[in-house]
This record gives sequence, C-alpha cells and structure tokens, in this order.
Amino acid sequence: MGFLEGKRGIIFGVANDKSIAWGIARALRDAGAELAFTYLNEALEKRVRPLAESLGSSLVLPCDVQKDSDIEAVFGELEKAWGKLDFVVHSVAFAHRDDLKRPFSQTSREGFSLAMDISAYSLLPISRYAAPLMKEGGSIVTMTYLGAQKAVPNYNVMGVAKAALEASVRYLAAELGPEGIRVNAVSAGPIKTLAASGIGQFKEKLKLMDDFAPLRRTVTQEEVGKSALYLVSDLSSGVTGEVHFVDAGFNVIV
Ligand code: 0WD
Repeated sequence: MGFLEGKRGIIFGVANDKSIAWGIARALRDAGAELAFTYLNEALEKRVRPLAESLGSSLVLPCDVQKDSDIEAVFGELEKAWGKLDFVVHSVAFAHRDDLKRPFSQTSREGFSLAMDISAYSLLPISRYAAPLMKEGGSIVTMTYLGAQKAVPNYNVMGVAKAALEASVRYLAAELGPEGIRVNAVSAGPIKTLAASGIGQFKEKLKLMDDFAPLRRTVTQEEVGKSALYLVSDLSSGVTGEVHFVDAGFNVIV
C-alpha cells in the first residue's frame, strides 16, 4: 500500500512530459494518490489530457491562474467530484522573456506585476479555495528556486516573484496550520523544461551544478517528485512553512 492510498489532490502546472509537475504527478500516483490536473489553454490541453489519462485521471480542467473565476470553477468541480481534497501542487510560473534578458532595473512595470501575479499571488486564491475542501487537513506544495534568496544572474524579476512566493508560503502556513493544513515549497536545482528555456545562460547554470554542487550534478524531475511526495504525505506531518532544497546541495556552497 502506497503512502498516498485513498488521498486525492490536484496538480497545477503540467505543460508537457518535461514539466516538474509531471515528475511530481508520477511520484504521487505511484504512491497511490488519485489526481486531477489543470491546463492553461487549448494548445496545452492536447498535451496534458493524454498525460493525465495515462495516470488514470479523468478530472482535467482548464485554469488560467490569473483568473479568480477559473480557480473558483476548478475547486467547484473538485467539490462536486470528490467532496474533499487532501493536497494541492502549485508548479506554475511565468515572466516575459524580455524582462528576463534586460538588466533587472529595467524590468517593465507591467512585466513585474505579471510575474508576481502568476508566479506568487496565484498561490493565495488557490489556497483560499482549497482550504475549505481539506476537511481532514491537507498539504499544499509549491515550486521555488535559489534565485529567491540569492541574486542569481538572469533570474531577475522571477527571483523577486519567488521571494514573494516563499514569504507567502510562511504566511499561509501560519494562517492554515490551525486547520491542519501544511504549506511548503520545494526549491529545485535547474532542470531543462519549457519554463527554463526562458532563463538566460541556463546551460551555464547546469554546468555550475556539475562543477560545484556537492553531488556534482543537477537533479532530476524524479528526485523533485520524491521530495514532493514526502511533503504531500504524512511522512512530513510535522513540517510546515519550509523551503526544502532539492538541488544536489548547491545552495550550501554559494
Ligand atoms: O529549472 C527549473 N525548471 C526550475 C523550475 C527550478 C526551480 C523551480 N522551478 C519552478 C518554476 O519556476 C515553476 O514554478 O518549477 C515550476 C514548474 O516549472 P517547469 O516545470 O520548469 O516549467 P513548465 O513545464 O514550463 O511549467 C510551468 C507552467 C507553464 O508552462 P508554460 O511553459 O506554458 O509557460 O506553468 C503554467 C504553464 O502550464 N502556467 C500557467 N498555468 C496557469 N495559469 C500560467 C497561468 N497563467 N502561466 C504559466
């Protein structure tokens, strides 16, 4: 019997089979969880739906996290289908490529708000609608990166959004803890995905991992998946408000 047998949860942020969210989905499914998925638009639905179906999921719902009405509708569907919820995985982020290329002080006002809205603020309404369904407690896990805590070259506005996200994790943990709901972040090392392709000098970041990370390599989707499984499951029942690094130890040497 898996750690998550009888548990039900939703995963935001699968874009394709390279997505970190997909690595997490497989780990949670292997542990026995029943999963629902969201997709951003019709183009992505074509990729997400078959992936979801391959894990036995039929709840595959549209959601642009910039729209409160989409988020409300998603949790309305979950309530109808399941009546309760055990976990949420938030693996969503976005910034304009141009804003990631310019010097940081030249980030546009609109681009700053957009990155903050999608990558940080979205965790709030998602938690707000998820919490009432987590009747027996629950776990909310989001994805962050070292650039929240250090000025990583080229990460720029996304680093500021991730800093807001990590602070939001702490405030949400404090708010929802009394209801038995835990909120944590996984800070992953660089992994080649669609989102990563927007970050300048990404190859150099991977090379730094090979040269300097204590494990002399970067991490895999599967490794992030296993750590998310720990945070979602009862194995981490005493853990909340944490940023858990899954980065082959790179953060300890910078
Ligand atoms: O090295 C990496 N890849 C790392 C990623 C290291 C550490 C952290 N992360 C984080 C990212 O910042 C993000 O929060 O992990 C999370 C997942 O990112 P990913 O798996 O690297 O990237 P990707 O497969 O592109 O998934 C992110 C998805 C979007 O993909 P695209 O490529 O279409 O932008 O976030 C979703 C979308 O599916 N997304 C949205 N979902 C709902 N509403 C929205 C939106 N408005 N915008 C983007």
